[in-house]
Amino acid sequence: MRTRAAVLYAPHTDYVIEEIELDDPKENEVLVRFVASGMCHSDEHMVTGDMAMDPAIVEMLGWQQYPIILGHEGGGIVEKVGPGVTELAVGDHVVTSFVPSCGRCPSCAKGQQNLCDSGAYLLSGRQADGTARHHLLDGSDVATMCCLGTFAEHSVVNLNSLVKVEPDLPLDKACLVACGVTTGWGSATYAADTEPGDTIVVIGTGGVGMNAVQGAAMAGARHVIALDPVEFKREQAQRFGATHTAATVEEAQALLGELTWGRNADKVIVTVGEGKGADVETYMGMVGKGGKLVFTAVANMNENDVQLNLFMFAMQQKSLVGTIFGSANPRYDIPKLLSLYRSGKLKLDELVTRTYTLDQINQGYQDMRDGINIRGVIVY
Ligand code: CXF
Ligand code: ZN
Repeated sequence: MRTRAAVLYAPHTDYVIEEIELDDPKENEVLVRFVASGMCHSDEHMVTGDMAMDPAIVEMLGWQQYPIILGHEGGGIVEKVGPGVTELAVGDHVVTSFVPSCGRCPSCAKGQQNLCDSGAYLLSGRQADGTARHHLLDGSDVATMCCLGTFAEHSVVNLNSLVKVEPDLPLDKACLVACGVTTGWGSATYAADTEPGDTIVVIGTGGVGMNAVQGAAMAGARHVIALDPVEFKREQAQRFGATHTAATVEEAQALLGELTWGRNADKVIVTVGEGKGADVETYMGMVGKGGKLVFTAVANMNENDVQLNLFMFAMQQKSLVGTIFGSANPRYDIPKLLSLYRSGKLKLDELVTRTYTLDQINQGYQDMRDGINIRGVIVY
């Protein structure tokens, strides 16, 4: 079938809206008509080239990075099922999970679905079986982000990357649990293990960080300090449960000094747009004795050097943990977060600053770069 997609041909270029050819779903796959897609900062890493791999390695692996259909926060309706699919039916409402979960590998079996072995192919640009369903009209293959490609009216998606949701939920809000909401909320609740009474600092309050603020408040933190240079994001953070805001690290340090009598934060969560190794020591300086620095932010793939005072790290018994998908389990946490939304305990509507049509995608990403959106959402 033909559908419309936003295709990124190379780093540092605009998205081009194209007709593409989409194959029928194969085994374990379904055709999804997207109703909405969140515009996550991680897609932007393919635009900046931060996630561009050595082309020789990409070719050796049989992967493809460009041209690519980005987007991994989708909400949609199943239009067709592949042979043998019984788990989903035509008409089912689904949200994507940017991490696939097979349910069978050791990580899934252990309750760490975010570390599913099939995640090894997240950046392959291909379906789980290593082949492509998406083609440009000249017949050449086009890659998809996270095996999804939600910046398109339709996609063919593996069952491992889909979670069925209740049909009365608004998909233009529910789509946000596919990445940003779960990643931020889980960073605070699972990765940071926020406890009642904790002092938490969240660095960077965009679409992920805002949900770390929301998660920390929900978990009973006494102080939630939202650190962001953008005034609009600091204002918004207060709606999501921030007790204090700071525009700079210096301001946050001064606040921490006052609020904790110099003991500093129990946990600091880094949800900036691009993680930098040079900033780790500065972030760790806000963590108190026995505390934890949670690194959620995506960094450039070649970011190997980290500034960290190892003496103080050991002497103050601190921890540094990385997290993907907020250490959450998509098949458990996506329905859970949506039920919290339904009962009014999780804010999703307030995350959506602006909506766009697919044709407005370049404007939407410019708005994200300009810091005027918490989340932009494409509505199809
Ligand atoms: C990203 C992490 C790096 C791979 C693509 C998805 N996570 C969510 O935004
Ligand atoms: Zn994302």
